[in-house]
Amino acid sequence: MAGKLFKHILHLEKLNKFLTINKYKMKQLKSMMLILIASISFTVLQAQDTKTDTFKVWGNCGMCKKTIEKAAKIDGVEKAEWNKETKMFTLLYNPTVTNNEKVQKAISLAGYDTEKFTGDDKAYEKLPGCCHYERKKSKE
Ligand SMILES: [Cu+2]
Repeated sequence: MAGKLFKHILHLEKLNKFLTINKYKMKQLKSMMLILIASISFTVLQAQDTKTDTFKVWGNCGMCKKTIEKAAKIDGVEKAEWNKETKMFTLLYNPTVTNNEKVQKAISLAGYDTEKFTGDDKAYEKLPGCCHYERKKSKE
């Protein structure tokens, strides 16, 4: 009788251990799921917060590309990419922080003509020789 009871207790203990491990695993799984859900919603929110625009920026070489892209990286700009072949500038930004106009202004201050602004003349003069691109005509 005592032996049977002992066996029973032993069995219960095993069961308890098994359940505890499972509980632990479930907890782990739950927190992993939470992290997954959190990162997905973060990405979705971020995507909603990002706006894409394209506009033309006058320029001609790889050096221009570096200068233009560096100048464009103001607060709120997530991606700034200029294509020297097409002269098109692709901008990814957070519209709650900055806007298209501010970025174009920043580029123009570095000496480059953009769709909305004429590049700063002094900055243009200071550009390396290879970067003296043909300026935007006043009526374009
Ligand atoms: Cu250049």
